Amino acid sequence: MTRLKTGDIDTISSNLEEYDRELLKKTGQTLLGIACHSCGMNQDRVLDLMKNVTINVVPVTAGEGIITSFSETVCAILNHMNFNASVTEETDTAGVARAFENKADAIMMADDNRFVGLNLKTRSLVDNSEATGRVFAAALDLMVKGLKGSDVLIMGCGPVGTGAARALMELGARLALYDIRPQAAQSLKERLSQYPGGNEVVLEQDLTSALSRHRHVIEATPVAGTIQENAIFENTFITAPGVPLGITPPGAEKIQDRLVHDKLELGVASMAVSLLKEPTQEQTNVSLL
Ligand code: 2YC
Repeated sequence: MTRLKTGDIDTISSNLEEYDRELLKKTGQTLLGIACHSCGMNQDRVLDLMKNVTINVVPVTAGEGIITSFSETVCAILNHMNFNASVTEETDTAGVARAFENKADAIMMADDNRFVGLNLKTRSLVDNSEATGRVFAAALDLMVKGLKGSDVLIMGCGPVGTGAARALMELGARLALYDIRPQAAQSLKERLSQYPGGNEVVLEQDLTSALSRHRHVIEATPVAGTIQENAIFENTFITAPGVPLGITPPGAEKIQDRLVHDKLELGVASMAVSLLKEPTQEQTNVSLL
């Protein structure tokens, strides 16, 4: 998991309106709309639900410590989407306690290992890696106007690639998996066998060959320069949750509006909307025990 640096995120808050316009042009939806699509939720319903939801973002000093502007940026993304969000003044345990005293409905917080959203009422948890993979799959689905029956190459079979793969299987896409560690791709294929069509998942051994045969790609690796300009074609569409951006600058120039990439926005948006999901019946039964 790539640890963000302040320089990666300190322009996000002031560019959210412009980013919405860019996403609208590329996918037909805003941050909120793509997040709703990634959760299978109706946008009007979500706008109604969020009126009664307060989210507290709690800074965490553990490990390598605070990333300047991280909590404030998460909060700005949430408020941009019309959530009621604020950053607690206290950090860590005191911050969590403050969130309870504020009667917050949800907390979002990150240490060096996990970035999570916690719904304090439904006890639901959403993980940034899973939500990020899922929302970049949703963005690709919107960009190409439906992935059902289409081939999609997933580069990087870690937690983000896994979240994307699960979402793509649910969308009815036909998956090809590549990872620099073949065992990681093999392991993900095994985990996907539970889905309808899971047995058709293809393992790609050679990336150059795979990129020459795929026009829909999810770049979920933590490596720069994985997709060169000569691997991009007129009908290539890429969503790239991987940090840093995996596509070379000439490649990014060539692909133009057929690329969606960001370092925090879509993942946070999908986490927040995920926290609004009504608990499923079995979850309700469990919590009543
Ligand atoms: O400022 C804080 O509260 C820090 N504890 C935040 C640390 C975030 C570490 N994780 C990352 O930089 C990213 C996440 C956005 C998702 C994966 N890596």
